[in-house]
Amino acid sequence: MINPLYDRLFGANAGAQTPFLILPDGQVITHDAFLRMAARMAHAITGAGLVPGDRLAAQIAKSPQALAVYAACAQTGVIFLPLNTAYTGAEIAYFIENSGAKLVLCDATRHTDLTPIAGRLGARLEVLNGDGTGSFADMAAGQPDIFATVSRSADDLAAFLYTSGTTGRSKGAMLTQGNLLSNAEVLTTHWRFTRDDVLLHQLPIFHTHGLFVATNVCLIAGCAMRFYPGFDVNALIRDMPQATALMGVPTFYTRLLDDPRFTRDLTEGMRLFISGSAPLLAETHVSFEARTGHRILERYGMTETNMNTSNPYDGDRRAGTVGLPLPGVELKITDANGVELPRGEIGQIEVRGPNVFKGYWQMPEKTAEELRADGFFITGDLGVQDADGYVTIVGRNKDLIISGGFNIYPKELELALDEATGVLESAVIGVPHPDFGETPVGVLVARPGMVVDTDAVLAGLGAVLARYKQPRALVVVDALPRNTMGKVQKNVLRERFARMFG
Ligand code: MLC
Ligand code: AMP
Repeated sequence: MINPLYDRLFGANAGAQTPFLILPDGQVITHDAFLRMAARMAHAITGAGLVPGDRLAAQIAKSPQALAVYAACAQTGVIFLPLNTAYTGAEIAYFIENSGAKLVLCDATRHTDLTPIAGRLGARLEVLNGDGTGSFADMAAGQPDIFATVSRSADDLAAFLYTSGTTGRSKGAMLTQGNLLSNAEVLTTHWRFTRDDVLLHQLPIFHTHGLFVATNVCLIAGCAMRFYPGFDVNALIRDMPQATALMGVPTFYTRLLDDPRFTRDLTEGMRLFISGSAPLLAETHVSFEARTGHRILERYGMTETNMNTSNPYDGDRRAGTVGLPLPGVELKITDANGVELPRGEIGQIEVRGPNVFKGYWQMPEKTAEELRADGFFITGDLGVQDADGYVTIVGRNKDLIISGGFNIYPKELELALDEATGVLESAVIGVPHPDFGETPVGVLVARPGMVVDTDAVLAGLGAVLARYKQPRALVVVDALPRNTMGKVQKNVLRERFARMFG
């Protein structure tokens, strides 16, 4: 039986009694124990009637068990669909319906909320809590701890990751086994991960960064992860002397620098700090080196493509750049018509390679808009490549806000704000924020003769939008600035409110 993703990532560690997950309380789960836990879950998944190609959606807290669900999906050929734990019931309903998920795993606290949704959509709902308990855990308990891996090919789908769109509708990015595996192989080599590494893992495991970049690399290297339920600067500082590498979003690094306990001595045993998912300010890079002597290695990727570029391990890690295209990734800078521009000119970033996804689930038109017939994917990022090949991201061609590494699409917020009492129209912009890098602010215009109660509007958003998406501030203006075509000039608003958070 051949299953490239499972065999290389998981099966290769079979029998290894070396640590895989080191938990905050010191408990150690070996590679072998992890695989046995996953195998029991694989029996539970097939026992629930899922067959290869079916979707399993999981909105569950980060835990070793949650990670084992990913392994079990790979082993059974079931498509894994991890979901942000912050999503509201209304948001989750869309993902279950759109993906046609057969089995949905949730935390006990979400069970009541999700029961009618799952019932309406014909999905089976089971509980897997952050402490490893729940009805799904019961289904897996007592099952054999060996499972006959289902055959798959590199072109078979392994995961759906939903990304929001500029129209406000989320799209399921279809990632194949080959997409995930090829990128993980390249990154492991590029960043020199070996079985001696210990990665500090504080990222969520429902996005590319924490799930595929961090976890897959450690699985291929056969090394250990110190595995935390979430970001915790105290734990990072406590455990750093027992680790060799950290992967984080820029907020991790600014928060570490804000802490006087974070010193050069503390980082002595560390060999690598990697940043991505959002722009790392050059000043953060410089301050980090001044404090620790380490140069943060910045890389650039996205849900649809995994990682595209990386600064070098040995060579020059240039602050403010995202480095060079990774081996196997072709990158070009193009004009609005898709014609390649000369080096040094700013344009849209397009990428092609084995890492690039297969398309958006059941959205052929959306796929065709972004994925060219020749295989180049139009990233929506604007960048420039210098004479040495280093890429600098200078902006985005898509209306997107990235807050602490989470993507927020203004359109989704604007649609919700326009529904609020007294609101005639709205525009949502990203403004600089000292902790999250960028944060959304809603600019509202009141209906004639009406007054907008911004507190009530914010409270109303709480029921429909995940907390991290909610605007940090709402301001009411007389009118939105528009150009001669009638288009809202968001750049004017961004300029006007740029210093709202310091
Ligand atoms: C939490 N909150 C956020 C937020 N995270 N608000 C805006 N943006 C965020 N990113 C909310 C909380 O709900 C809380 O609400 C308040 O802000 C303060 O929370 P906190 O305690 O400070 O948050 P914390 O748990 O410490 O989380 C911050 C964080 C986290 C930065 C550590 O957001 C995080 O782990 N981000 C990583 C996201 C990620 O993995 N992105 C990768 C995408 S993959 P209240 O109600 O208390 O005010 C990708 C591809 C690639 O992009 O290239 O990698
Ligand atoms: P996501 O859709 O969550 O995968 O987010 C992908 C987007 O994050 C990219 O299209 C970029 O806009 C942004 N991004 C990722 N890494 C970086 C980086 N190192 N610098 C700037 N932007 C980044």
